[in-house]
Amino acid sequence: MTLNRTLLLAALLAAPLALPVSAEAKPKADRTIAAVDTDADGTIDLAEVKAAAGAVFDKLEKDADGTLDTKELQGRVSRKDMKAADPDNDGTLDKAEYLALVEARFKAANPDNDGTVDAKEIRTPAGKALARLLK
Ligand SMILES: [Ca+2]
Ligand SMILES: [Ca+2]
Ligand SMILES: [Ca+2]
Repeated sequence: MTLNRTLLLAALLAAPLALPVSAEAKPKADRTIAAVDTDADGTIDLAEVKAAAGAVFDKLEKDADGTLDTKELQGRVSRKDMKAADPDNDGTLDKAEYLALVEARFKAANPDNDGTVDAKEIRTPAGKALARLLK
């Protein structure tokens, strides 16, 4: 008993005090959901995803010309995807094009079509492709 209590105390002391226990050792994909899930229902809907993607667009858009070129996108969008996402073919994505790409990836990541991407869906290849545009 005493030994158990000592071990428990040692474990408590070793745990990072600032973090709630549930935040420990979460898979990366869940952190994406946590970062985007503003209403904290455990899933991300299109409005949450678009808000996060809009913020990412503004963050990446360093030269403030209203568009993201492949350099500013930093590998988030492959050359092939860029072609599809860039209907005006100017080699850059403006915000509308970026959000349209995000919406397409959201749909691809939500095969059960329930309006949200959950923790399981975000771990699929399509979910990861979506997550790349949100951070
Ligand atoms: Ca949500
Ligand atoms: Ca364009
Ligand atoms: Ca879903």
